[in-house]
Amino acid sequence: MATFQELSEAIQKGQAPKAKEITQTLLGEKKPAGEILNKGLLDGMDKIGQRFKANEVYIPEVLIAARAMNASMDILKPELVKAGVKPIGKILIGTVKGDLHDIGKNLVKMMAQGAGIEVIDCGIDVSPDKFLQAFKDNPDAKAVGLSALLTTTMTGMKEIIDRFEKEGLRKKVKFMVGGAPLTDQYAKEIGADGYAPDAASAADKFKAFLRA
Ligand code: B1M
Repeated sequence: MATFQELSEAIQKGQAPKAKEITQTLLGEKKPAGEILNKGLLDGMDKIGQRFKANEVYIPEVLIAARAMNASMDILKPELVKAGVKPIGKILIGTVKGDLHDIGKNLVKMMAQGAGIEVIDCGIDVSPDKFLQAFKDNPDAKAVGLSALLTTTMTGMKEIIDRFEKEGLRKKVKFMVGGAPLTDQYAKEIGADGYAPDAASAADKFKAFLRA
């Protein structure tokens, strides 16, 4: 016998083997895969995200929680597919051209996945062309997340947004920007739809974009 709360707690503590075991037990007890996802895995990631925002835990704790979630997701995914449980929406994410920093981008990706969002990761050093192509390949994506860590590369974000505008695609997606040198003010100046200072806030904003 296992509970969703135990699963949520194992995720928050980053206990990957335990989280996997509980997921397996819950499936064995015929608990619906969607409930295991929402009340166990996503609840755990949501709580660790709130604690991260409140500075009660730091990046390593979030990373190990995400690792525990991914381990459980490997077991749960086939059951979710069978049950027809769909992600709440799809987004694209990448670090902009000339920029190789991906630790923050990966954290945003993990928190977004932890919020039930399907994330297409375009990687690092991503040119406007590559973002555009990724959107053409995934026209159901509703948002694009741009990350930059360098003052010299953050200027490339506007180029990407302008490129989507030129192609007549700007209205189809919301743009969110983030990374250490970014500010809300800068996001507004370049015509982005949002800015998030950290990964947990980014996941919240992506969720809001997808619900809109
Ligand atoms: Co570089 N680096 N680095 N670096 N590096 C910085 C960023 C720097 C501030 C160091 C310094 O000088 N004090 C400085 C930038 C200065 C500036 O532009 N103002 C710098 C520099 C100069 C460089 C090089 C140019 C150094 C050189 O070669 N001379 C070079 C550039 C390479 C390139 O990109 N072309 C370089 C290289 C590297 C490494 C490869 C060695 C490595 C990156 C490894 C990797 O990412 N895989 C590296 C690292 C690790 C850093 C520091 C030390 C740490 C960055 C980091 O990962 N932080 C950094 C100094 C520092 O910050 N103390 C530094 C942790 C991460 C979780 O935070 O990415 O801010 P962050 O993400 C946060 C938020 O910003 C937000 O959420 C995250 C979590 O809450 N967020 C988003 C991020 N993306 C978001 C997107 C969103 C929303 C929120 O929506 C889409």
